[in-house]
Amino acid sequence: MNSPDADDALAGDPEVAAILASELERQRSTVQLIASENFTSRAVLAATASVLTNKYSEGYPGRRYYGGNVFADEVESLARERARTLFGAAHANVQPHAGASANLAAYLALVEPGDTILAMRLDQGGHLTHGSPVSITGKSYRFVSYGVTPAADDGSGERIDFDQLRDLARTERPRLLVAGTTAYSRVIDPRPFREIADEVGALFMFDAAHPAGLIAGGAHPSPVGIADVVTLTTHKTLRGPRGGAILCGEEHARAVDAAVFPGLQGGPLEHVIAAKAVAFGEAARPEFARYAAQVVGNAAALAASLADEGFRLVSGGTENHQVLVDLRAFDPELTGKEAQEVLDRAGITCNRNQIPDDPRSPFVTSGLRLGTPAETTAGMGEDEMRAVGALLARVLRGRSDERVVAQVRSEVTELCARFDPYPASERASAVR
Ligand code: DSN
Repeated sequence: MNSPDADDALAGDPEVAAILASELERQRSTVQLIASENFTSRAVLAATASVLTNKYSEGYPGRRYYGGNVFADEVESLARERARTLFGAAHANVQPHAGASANLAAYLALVEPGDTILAMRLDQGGHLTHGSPVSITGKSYRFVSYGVTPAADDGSGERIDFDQLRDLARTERPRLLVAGTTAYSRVIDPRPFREIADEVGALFMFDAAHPAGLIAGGAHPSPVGIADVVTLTTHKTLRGPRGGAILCGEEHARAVDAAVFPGLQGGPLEHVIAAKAVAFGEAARPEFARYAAQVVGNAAALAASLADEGFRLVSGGTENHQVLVDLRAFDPELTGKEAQEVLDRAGITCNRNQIPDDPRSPFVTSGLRLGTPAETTAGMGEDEMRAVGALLARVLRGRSDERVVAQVRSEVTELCARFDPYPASERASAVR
């Protein structure tokens, strides 16, 4: 079921229907702690499953290449307007298919191939599209990387190293400075980046893929109006459909639009853009601000519970939606890979992650990344997050004993039954 309400429509394809039913059940009956995932509303699911998937709409509202785009124009204009209003931006492009496409489009708009870009290294908490050698970004531009400060016993380390960043900016003279992370649990203040960019004459891009919902909900500072370009994903903390968007001032609007189409993409996904419009509308409501604050509160509760259980937390804790756990203090033999696999069997879904200066490979790792956006949507609060921290520690400690794994799985099932993101009673009455 591409939405929890689509059972009937898929009756003619029982194979796919069965797989989708299983996935719905997996999401409902296990704890979702992947920091980049969420549970969308039924309205977002319904728009994603709409007939706009049938439409070709290359171009932009009022400037399409094919006929029949009156409603695609309406929905994309609405999505753009809602994104502008939500974030207070002069211009919004809502066509990027993903955060990676949004980042690539921003580079295409702002710099030339071969130019120097200063961004955070992947193994320090950055992203593949911040210049990893295996990414087209690393092959097309000359990336120079900054990282985080060394770990400190009092938890004051493992923060963005602005001294290193400033020194690199002065010596390397980048055309573009990039802020943004995928595995970093602290607030990212855009102002020091702006100051450094101005000092060396660089442009400044803020990749808000992870904190977009926290920014929209007022829980984190907004880079809009400070950065030249802000890229984001719509499916993480923002709780919309899988996709990306770009915000910028009028001075970069034409270059950004041209970079997305025809620079990188063909036909936009207007059904997803309709769902983005729904999500931007939802994020503008007062309850979304409460949600964003609760995501952060829940992460703090989860972090405190894990610290009590003997885990070392990278940077000593969290100020956002995620907790980066260094497993070595808990058990030097336990890798992120093994921990992820055991937790999967116990019904706790998360991802292994490298920690700064990780001695293990990205495939094995010494860390776990945990996040609270999804289960906060499902209604869990700080008590449940503390309980999840205790369950996680219990199963990792007793991982060689299948009875412990089975007992934790059973307690996870009971917990999830009380916090169902898509209750069957609501599914039955939903009107699509
Ligand atoms: N895969 C995303 C994440 O989990 O953070 C980043 O691309």
